Amino acid sequence: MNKIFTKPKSLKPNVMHYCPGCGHSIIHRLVGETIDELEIQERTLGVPPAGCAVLAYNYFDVDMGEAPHGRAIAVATGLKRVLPDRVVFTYQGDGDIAAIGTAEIIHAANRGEKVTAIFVNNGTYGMTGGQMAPTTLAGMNSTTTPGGRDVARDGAPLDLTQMLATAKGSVYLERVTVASPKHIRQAKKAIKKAFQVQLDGLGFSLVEVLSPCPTNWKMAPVPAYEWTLQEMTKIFPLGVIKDITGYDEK
Ligand SMILES: Cc1ncc(C[n+]2csc(CCOP(=O)(O)OP(=O)(O)O)c2C)c(N)n1
Ligand code: SF4
Repeated sequence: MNKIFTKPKSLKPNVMHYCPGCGHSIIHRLVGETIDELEIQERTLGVPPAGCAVLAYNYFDVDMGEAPHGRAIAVATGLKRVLPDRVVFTYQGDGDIAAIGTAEIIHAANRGEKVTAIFVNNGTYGMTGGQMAPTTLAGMNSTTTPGGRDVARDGAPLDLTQMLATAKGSVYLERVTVASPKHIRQAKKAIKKAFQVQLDGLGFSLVEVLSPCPTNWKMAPVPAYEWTLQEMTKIFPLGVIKDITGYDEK
């Protein structure tokens, strides 16, 4: 029989620890496929977050670092500057990149660091039990907002990727989701393009991926995927947020 679907070479054969229906496993696969297709496995360096993806080094079959909460992009910056021929990416949740790591990410984008960030927005701190993240939607329950996020009290959801668009050194920013097969294909294209931006030495690139966290949303996987598409995209609309690559003009 002709095998037409296999695990990417850049993912180890380990069984992932993510909950059923978690978007992290799909996003890992898309990054793995990208690394395979660009033939950069031997020179890729990944930096995982402090979050549910903290064990990403058990899954990606490339050289992996580790960083304290929020500091992945700072570690990636150092790695890329010391080893400019490497392809360096971070993999960060919203609590990681948009709360404790806000300062690092803004300045890395502004400096135009030639690294790629994969920003997984699931609207919650997944690993530590579902407290409110900067991205938690208005009215959304979390362990720290049991009656729902109240904008007057807790502030509005933070659109980090829009903020990064104002940074002079950001070159390509896109928001995608993995909430349906069609959207997964679009997410793959965006992730591959973000890596290409780095390979072409253009500057900072980031892909934000809207991703379900069925466990902390207290939903079964299918409703969680539907909710991602219906509700999260209202506040975090999908699409290219900044693209000054000039690729389309070629
Ligand atoms: C410096 C530091 N502060 C806080 C923590 C605790 N911590 C670990 S994971 C995590 C939540 C991460 O949530 P998020 O980035 O949204 O990722 P997710 O788990 O949802 O994928 C927190 C607060 C930590 N490990 N290190
Ligand atoms: S807690 Fe949420 S983000 Fe973490 S593995 Fe489970 S579903 Fe995924």
